[in-house]
Amino acid sequence: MQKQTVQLIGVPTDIGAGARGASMGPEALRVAGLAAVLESHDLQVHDIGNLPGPANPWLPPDQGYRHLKEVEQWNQTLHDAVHAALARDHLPMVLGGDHCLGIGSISAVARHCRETGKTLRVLWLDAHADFNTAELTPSGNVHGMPVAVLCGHGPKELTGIGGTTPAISPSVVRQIGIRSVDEGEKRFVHKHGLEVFDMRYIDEKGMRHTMEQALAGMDDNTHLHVSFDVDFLDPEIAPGVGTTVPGGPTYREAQLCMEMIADTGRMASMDVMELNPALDVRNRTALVAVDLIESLFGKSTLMRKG
Ligand code: HAR
Ligand code: MN
Ligand code: MN
Ligand code: MN
Repeated sequence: MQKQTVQLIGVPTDIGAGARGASMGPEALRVAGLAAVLESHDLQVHDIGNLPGPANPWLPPDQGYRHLKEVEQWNQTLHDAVHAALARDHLPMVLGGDHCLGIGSISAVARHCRETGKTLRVLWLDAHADFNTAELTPSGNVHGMPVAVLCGHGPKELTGIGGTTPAISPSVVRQIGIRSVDEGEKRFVHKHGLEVFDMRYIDEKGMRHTMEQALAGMDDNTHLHVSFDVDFLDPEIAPGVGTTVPGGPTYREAQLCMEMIADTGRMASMDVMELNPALDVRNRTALVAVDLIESLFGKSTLMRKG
């Protein structure tokens, strides 16, 4: 059998964030040994390097958005790269960069699914729902908006990037680890029926039951996309992000989450977003992220069956 190729796509920008520094995320993940870890699991790694894009002008919001033009440009370029990787049967792994890049990444995955007749499932691992709009956002930072944009709520420059608006239906999304949602955003999430497994749910039911629910209903035709915002993790183990929120999954809970995703064998694309080396401590958060990615690709302590 031919080895699966993982294509690393670096996207060195913090264009949608409220703190500078996520632009250094791709390099920190490489320095933490990402490629070697993947190769140790019998994967072929094709690192295409970093995509090009505009500098961060660091301006205040204009009609509800910060840097809309630059956000569009980065996401259009990323969309094209992810779509091309999938066309080559590679597994694109987007190394962010801030989470506004979920727009380009997932719109390309959704397009690929439409073209190949696959059913899409998106797991959104995050402290935040990222379901804001220009009217609802407290900050204008587009990294708080990608899920809404993908569901068709946002400026046409962004909602149309994948060729079809909306790119996805809220029904394909499962959000896990959520613990920071703005007031208006909360109502909007409820209105659109997003399936959210928040931290209270995880506290009460446990990570195992949570993941069973989030992964239920997939079959051989499912394309599973994992959008891993590193602030999903508790800040105790992952301080190197721009928007820490206390009370996230522990190291063990996060490992189980990743292992259960690996067990499905259906993950076909993923994002690693929001890692901010400027706020990290000796690359510790990057190392934790790489360790969890290893679990996503089947690292486990023992041989297991069924
Ligand atoms: N909800 C806040 C806002 O929209 C903070 C969003 C922070 N988002 C991320 N990505 N870090 O999840 O401004
Ligand atoms: Mn996010
Ligand atoms: Mn987040
Ligand atoms: Mn355009």
